[in-house]
Amino acid sequence: MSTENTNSINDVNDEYDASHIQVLEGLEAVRKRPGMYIGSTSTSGLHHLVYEIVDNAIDETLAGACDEITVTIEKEGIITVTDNGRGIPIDVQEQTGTSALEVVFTVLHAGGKFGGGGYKVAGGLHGVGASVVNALSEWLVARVHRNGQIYEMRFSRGDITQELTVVGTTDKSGTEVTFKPDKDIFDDLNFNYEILRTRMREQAFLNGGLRITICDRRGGQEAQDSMCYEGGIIEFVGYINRSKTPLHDNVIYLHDEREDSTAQVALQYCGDVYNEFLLSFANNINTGEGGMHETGFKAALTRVLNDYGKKANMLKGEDKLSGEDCREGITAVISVRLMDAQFEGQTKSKLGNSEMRAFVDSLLSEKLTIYFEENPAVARAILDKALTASRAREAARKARDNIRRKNALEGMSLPGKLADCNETDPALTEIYIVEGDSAGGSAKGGRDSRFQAILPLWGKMLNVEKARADKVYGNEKLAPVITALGAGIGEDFDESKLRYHKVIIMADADVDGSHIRTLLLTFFFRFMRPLIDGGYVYAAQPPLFKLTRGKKVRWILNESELDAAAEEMRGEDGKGKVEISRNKGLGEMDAHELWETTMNPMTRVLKRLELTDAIEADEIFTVLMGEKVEPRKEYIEKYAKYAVNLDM
Ligand code: 1YM
Repeated sequence: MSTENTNSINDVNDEYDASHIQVLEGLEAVRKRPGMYIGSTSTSGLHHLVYEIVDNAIDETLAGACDEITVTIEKEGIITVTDNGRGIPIDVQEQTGTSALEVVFTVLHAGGKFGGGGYKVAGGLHGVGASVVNALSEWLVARVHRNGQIYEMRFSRGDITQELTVVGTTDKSGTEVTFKPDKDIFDDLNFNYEILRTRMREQAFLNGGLRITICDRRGGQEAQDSMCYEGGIIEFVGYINRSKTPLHDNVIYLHDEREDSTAQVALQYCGDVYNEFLLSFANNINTGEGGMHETGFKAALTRVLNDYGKKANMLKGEDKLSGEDCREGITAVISVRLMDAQFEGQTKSKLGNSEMRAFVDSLLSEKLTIYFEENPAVARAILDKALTASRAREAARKARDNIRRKNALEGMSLPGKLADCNETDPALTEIYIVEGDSAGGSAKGGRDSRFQAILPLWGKMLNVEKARADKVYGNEKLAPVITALGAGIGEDFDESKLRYHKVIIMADADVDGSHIRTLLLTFFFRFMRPLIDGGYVYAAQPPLFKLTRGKKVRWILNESELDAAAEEMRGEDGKGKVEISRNKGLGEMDAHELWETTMNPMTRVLKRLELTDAIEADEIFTVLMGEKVEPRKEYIEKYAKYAVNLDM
């Protein structure tokens, strides 16, 4: 920001103007390009606003000054967040002539650092702070309880509408922020209680002892949950494993502190699970792309298990357990806190600080080794599991080699039922994976064969929850998917060999369709993770309703468009009789209709499936297909009322 062009009368004013302009330009920039600061202006961006304010309250928890936070959803998209911390400082600072409170809400990137807290972290989209929320709110009120007084300041779209004012007295301390997101910026202001509750629960787990209460005050959907986990991430692991069968009763917990950083790890193995579930966090931010702390964890875990195996004579001679063997069936939460966290990667969710690798590595090397020595029964059970995994992986490798050899002999033979397309450049092609032969037939008839391939699925459904790679290779339903996509699976998966850059799951909009979507997504999640991370997976959205008036037919995508469309169809001469029927399945539509509604790139709606969809699918799958009955019953009871509308 240059100050050269400001034509003020004196120097003092000049400075004031300059900083003032900078403030305006800062928040103006946020309003101009909100996506840069909160990711998007759809649901995820809207909820991000709440996280930003809550993050500040949690920083206060990290400073040891706050143990209660409440989040309230009020009518019309209004949110209130309160904490019982020290209250944002309100005294006017000499140099700037403003209060910290004002700076926090009006200056871009002002966070705890400003107050010398030092625990605030730079994390791309994260921690950009209260000023961004303020800029994107129709109005915002900040109230601070401090020094026996209640102070209040009001804003509108980032501008101050009421200067700092004392509005009462108090015997408490803390901060209360109420805001209404700007409807000119956000697509809608419909906060989702589940999304917020999940996030708040995660934060309650990560900050053991902190009580977070979430409350929905909207008419007709009132709800409240209060979450406090004294056991922190130990309870987090127990929660994730609640519908699984643990291999050992107690969650293993390891932690250590250094000058400016702490590391905690909680882990537990499950006998009936063949995948790994690793969650890692740096300064309470989910590091979905992993990073140095995860690298250190994996390396040390593999080493400690191999060392123990050798010492206990469970591993002979040259035998060695791979990292994957050692992590089969594990649920682990890694949480580190550090100064100046560096976030890298595509979504800025990969921890780059290399000192964290050594830190977590030595935490496990020392303390897990001691734990194993003190708990030999647990150590042996875990080692047994890893050895079984190792043998199974060997079997899978042989199965894979067989397939490779077969392919080499016969040439890459594509599955018989695949109707391939003519174009060979993967960037231009798409494959529809379709459940059912009749729908497959319509899709083949309706497609544009220049760039659209169709693979109908048939055969017995495999519960991927209970299978290792060798079973998956042999499965008659999934093997054609693997061959058609051409990129291999598991460790072998090679994105550059992918034959189509759009992989579209096309299934009916009913419970069965939802099941096949869930199955495929879980399969991709477990065995072709880069397919999801690369954004190649989509769900086709077949229309839910069919409107008929005489010979005229119109297909409607969802309930929200139904009334208007029926009205319009009726309205042409005012009294036409329009018949509305639920679309029973893809098979109901002929080839032409399927093309027009679901496959034509000019008219169709595709939903890109993301990691969150996959994690949710995975969880639903664990609950619905896993061993335990109680969580399944709970789930079904909870969602039974939505069952009519199970269209993802
Ligand atoms: C509902 C949102 O923002 N709480 C909150 C924020 C701060 C403090 C306390 C705080 C920090 C410090 C000292 C410090 C913040 N203060 C600042 C700044 N809740 C919510 N509670 N005293 C109080 O960091 O040293 C930024 S956040 F910069 F003003 F100090």
